[in-house]
Amino acid sequence: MLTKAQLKTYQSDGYLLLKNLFDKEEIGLLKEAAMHDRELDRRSYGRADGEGGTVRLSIWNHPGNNIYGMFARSARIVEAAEDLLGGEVYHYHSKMILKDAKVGGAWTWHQDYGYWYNFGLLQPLLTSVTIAVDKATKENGCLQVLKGSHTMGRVDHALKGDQAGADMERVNEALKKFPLVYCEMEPGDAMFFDCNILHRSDQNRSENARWSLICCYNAARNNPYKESQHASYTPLVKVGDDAIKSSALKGFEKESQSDWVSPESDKTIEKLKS
Ligand SMILES: O=C(O)CCC(=O)C(=O)O
Repeated sequence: MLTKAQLKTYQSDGYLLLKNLFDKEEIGLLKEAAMHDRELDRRSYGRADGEGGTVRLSIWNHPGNNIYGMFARSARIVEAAEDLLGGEVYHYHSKMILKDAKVGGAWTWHQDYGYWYNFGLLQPLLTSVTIAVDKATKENGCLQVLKGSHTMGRVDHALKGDQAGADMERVNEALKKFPLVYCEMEPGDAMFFDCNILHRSDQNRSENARWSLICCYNAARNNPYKESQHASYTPLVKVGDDAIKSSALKGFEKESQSDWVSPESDKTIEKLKS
C-alpha cells in the first residue's frame, strides 16, 4: 500500500520511484531468463528514432505464468497501480526495452497516452512501471521525464522516424517550465509514471546494456470502447510477493507468450502517417 506522501508525489510529479522494490535474487532471475530467452529476442523489433538509431523492444498483451507474468502480476506492483489509479486495474501490456550496449536507439519525447488515445481509451487512466533489469544511467540512456508535465494533458503527436513524437513546439516550451529528470536506477528499482508525462531516452553509446521491463496498467473502469492492439478488460489475477522466488524453485512455466505484438499489428504510428 502506498503512503499518502507517495500518492501526493505521484500526483504532483507524474512519477514515483520505488527503490529496491525487487531484491537482487528476484531481479537476477529476471535478467537471466530474459537474456537467454530466444523467443523474446526473436519477437523483438525496431522503431527508428529519427536520429540514425533504432530502439528495440518486445511487447505482449497478457501476463502469463512465466517470469514476466510473475512480475506484472505481483501484488507489490498491482496494488501500487490500484492505489495510483484509484480502483481496480488490469494489465494493458508489457514490454521489454532492449537497449543494447553501443547500438541502443533513442526514444523521442512523447506521452504514452499521445498514441494510446487512438486505441479507444476515453480517459488517461493508465500508469506504467519501469523495472530496471540493468543499472540505468545517463550514459546508457536511462529514462528522462519532465517532472510535472503530465498536468499539460495530452498534446498532439507527429511522426518522428518510426515513433510517435510529441509536438516539439510544446515540448520546447515544456522544457523551459518543467525540470528535466534523468531517472537513474539500480537493478530492482521500479518507477511508476503517468501516461501523460513527457518522457524520452537517449541512444546508448556506452559499453553497458540497459534493459528494462515496463508493465502498463489501465483502470478497469476505462475499458477501451473499441478493440485495439492492446488488451481490453481482462481480470488480473495477482500473485503473492513470494511468487517470483517460489516459481523459480518449482521452475517457471515455460509457456512462451502467445499474444506478442508484431511489427504488423503495431499500429502506434498508423494515424500519424495518414
Ligand atoms: O525506457 C525507455 O528508454 C523509454 C521507453 C518508453 O518511452 C516507452 O516505452 O514509452
